[in-house]
Amino acid sequence: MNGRSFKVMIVVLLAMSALGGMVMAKTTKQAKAGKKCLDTAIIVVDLQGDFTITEKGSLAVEGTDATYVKSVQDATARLKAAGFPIYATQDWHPGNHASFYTNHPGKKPFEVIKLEGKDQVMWPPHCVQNSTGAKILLDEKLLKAVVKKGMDPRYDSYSGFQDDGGKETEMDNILKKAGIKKVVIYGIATDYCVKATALDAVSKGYKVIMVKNLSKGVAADTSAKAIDEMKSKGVAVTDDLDIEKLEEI
Ligand code: VGL
Ligand code: ZN
Repeated sequence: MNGRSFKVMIVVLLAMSALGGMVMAKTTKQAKAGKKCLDTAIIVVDLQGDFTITEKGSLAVEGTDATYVKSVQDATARLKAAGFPIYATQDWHPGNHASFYTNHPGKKPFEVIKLEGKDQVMWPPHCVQNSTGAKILLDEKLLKAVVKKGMDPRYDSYSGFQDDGGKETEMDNILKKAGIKKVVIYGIATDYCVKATALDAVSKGYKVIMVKNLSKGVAADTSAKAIDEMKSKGVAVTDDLDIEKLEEI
């Protein structure tokens, strides 16, 4: 081999290894990104017109102003862009639902009664199937699936996983099929549906992160208690969403 062809061979070899390195770097990066997002799902809980001030909802929760709704929409869009699958729960009651005070003559809104042996808050009618107030305030294109709950007129269903009668929704099946191990939960209301969904997720074996500042509660005292209970039962409660850090929690 003469000097010239030796040089050419070296150049070719160097170019090949550089190219190989680039391809490798890319696959490792993709694999990492893929892994980061594939086993972690987002559950946006009950971001529906009837629970918000912006939509003049029948059960508008304190703090659900335009700034809050936009912050949830923006955070969810960023999570979707980062590759996370997004799921939403939707309160979806029939008009004769047992949680509506209007279906119990003489009862007042927010009074607590015993129903099937359990405490039941008498809510103003809300999230009635196909009504404007039941609409989810997120771009549908962001959502991989919507899990409806609270359809049985006899039982309330704060949890996105099951109702108070013990009947399961599609949630666990959907997450299991998608290979999800960890869920990030936020939405409305911290002290009811967010709490119940997060606690059921823990008992079903998921790692759970709850984002406090993307959630609003019906009342300050019950929300503070709900945060404590979630923490004590293994939910990682974080003040703000930090997409980069989700993997470390
Ligand atoms: C909820 C009360 C009644 C909630 C639903 O989304 O937290 N609260 N139904
Ligand atoms: Zn409800």
